[in-house]
Amino acid sequence: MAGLRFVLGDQLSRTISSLDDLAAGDVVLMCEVADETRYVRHHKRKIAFLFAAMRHFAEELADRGITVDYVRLDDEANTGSFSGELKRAIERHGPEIVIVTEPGEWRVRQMMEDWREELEVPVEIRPDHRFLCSHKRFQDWAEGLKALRMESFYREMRKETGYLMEGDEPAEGQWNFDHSNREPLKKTVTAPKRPTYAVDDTTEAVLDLVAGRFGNHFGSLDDFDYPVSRRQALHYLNWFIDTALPDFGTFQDAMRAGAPLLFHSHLSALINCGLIDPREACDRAAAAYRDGKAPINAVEGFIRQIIGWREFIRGIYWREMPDYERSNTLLARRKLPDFFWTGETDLNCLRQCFAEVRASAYNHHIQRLMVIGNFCLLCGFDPREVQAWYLIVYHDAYEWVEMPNVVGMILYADGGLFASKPYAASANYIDKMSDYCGTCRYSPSVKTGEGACPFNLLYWDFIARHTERLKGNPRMNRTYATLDRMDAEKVRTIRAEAQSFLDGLEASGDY
Ligand code: FAD
Ligand code: DLZ
Ligand code: SF4
Repeated sequence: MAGLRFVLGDQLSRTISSLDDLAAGDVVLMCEVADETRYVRHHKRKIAFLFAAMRHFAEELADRGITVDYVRLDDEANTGSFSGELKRAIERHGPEIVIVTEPGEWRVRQMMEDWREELEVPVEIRPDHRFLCSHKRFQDWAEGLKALRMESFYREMRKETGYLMEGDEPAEGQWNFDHSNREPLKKTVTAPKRPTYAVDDTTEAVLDLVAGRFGNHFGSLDDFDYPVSRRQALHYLNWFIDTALPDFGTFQDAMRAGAPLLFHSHLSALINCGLIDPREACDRAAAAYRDGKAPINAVEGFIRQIIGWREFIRGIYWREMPDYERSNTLLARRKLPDFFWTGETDLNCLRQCFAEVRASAYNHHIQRLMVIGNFCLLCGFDPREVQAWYLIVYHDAYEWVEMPNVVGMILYADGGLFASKPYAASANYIDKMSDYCGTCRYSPSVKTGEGACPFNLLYWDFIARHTERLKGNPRMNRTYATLDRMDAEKVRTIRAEAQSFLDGLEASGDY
């Protein structure tokens, strides 16, 4: 035989570079391995989604007459690691070459480099062309810049891709319509009903496997109805473009109890694992704009998330690793409290988000950023613990995307590599953008004493705690001016109450 094409669980695309020039006699290797399921103890639903998607993808390749060697988790001889399974497959097939697409994570890239040393067959590592911006392109862009800002990167990407461009100018004269994307949800607005996808025999077998092997992992498998095949994923993408995209922009930052998705696309897991190509999602959104089916603020907002944020975040990861994961500029050392796993907290905003993520392995961006992330920042949780939590609980989480979002975006642990200031906020923001506060035992308008919202206490405690580091930041001038005007006794009270809240957080570290 000629080539052994090794396809990883987040490379489920017929156009992945490792499958280019597939020739007769080539074998595609895919494997479910224990190491990948337990380097962090992923949410049950994340494992189930990925295994179901992998098995469907393998079936689709086989249906096209491609030879697939698929190793299941419970196959007796399974060694439990990528390296072990690759070596076994080389023994089985005797390939002349192993062809892979570069992985999404640094640790797997190191593994691949080791294969080049250890294996007797040559290993070709190809670039991942699903991303619009190559590593070199990102380095060139970042070279010599004092500050790495997504907005300027995004404009380059717009010009390069031509999305929403009228010649050299942005459509409708503006690069960014974010100011129209901050509407709270009016009571009269209802979120559209999502299509659901029936569990077939392949997925049923995976759900049984995951329930049996990973019963003690976080999260629920109940009512699994997410797309797991290319056909379903495309159907779902089309539904989103036709139905939810038009309101995506306007209500992008809104949150409502019991409505986890609102107008968000819920596409990240499908894009990250390869079932949907980011370009096709953007192409369809751009077409909806051209055809007058979705307004500019929605389409620009959506395309910005994908060709802007998503690409930028990936660029940061590969530019900054391996040291990046240890970043801890604010010297945050507190352990993550148990309620991140149990969901048992009387802070209603957190309780809602934790219940949703347990059930579905999903929270939307503002929940991740301004509720949970903001809380992590204000409390000073250890960035390594926060990284692990985010990597575990979300079905779209891979280190390349989770880490910069956690380290740089929510925790400011990289000292502001790409965020101009910490995303710290008091209860006011959550109250404005959600209906969480209405049924909470705390009040967003109470600043100290009985019923004071912990976000209010923690916010000023955080600001005061980091005066030395943050006061010189021009974007924090108003905040520090307010702190300076505050009565010293009031600040002492706030900080004492914040401390007592922090002291009350139980962190057994059992998980
Ligand atoms: P939509 O709101 O519909 O957005 C459309 C698409 O844009 C998403 O599907 C995603 O592909 C992309 N996108 C949007 N924002 C970002 C961003 N900041 N970084 C990268 N891509 C983005 N996203 C992940 O895919 N995996 C993660 O592990 C992940 N961890 C995050 C951790 C934190 C602390 C924060 C603040 C954000 C994280 N995000 C992550 C980004 C974002 O929250 C999710 O991509 C989004 O919530 C997924 O839901 P959606 O598909 O409905 O997104
Ligand atoms: C996340 C994950 C899990 C849970 N299991 C597997 C697996 O068994 N086999 C596989 O090929 N990929 C899996 N993945 C995705 C990998 O962790 C991912 O490909 C690497 O982290 C590189 O991004
Ligand atoms: Fe969250 Fe505070 Fe609002 Fe309660 S009052 S939901 S704790 S922001």
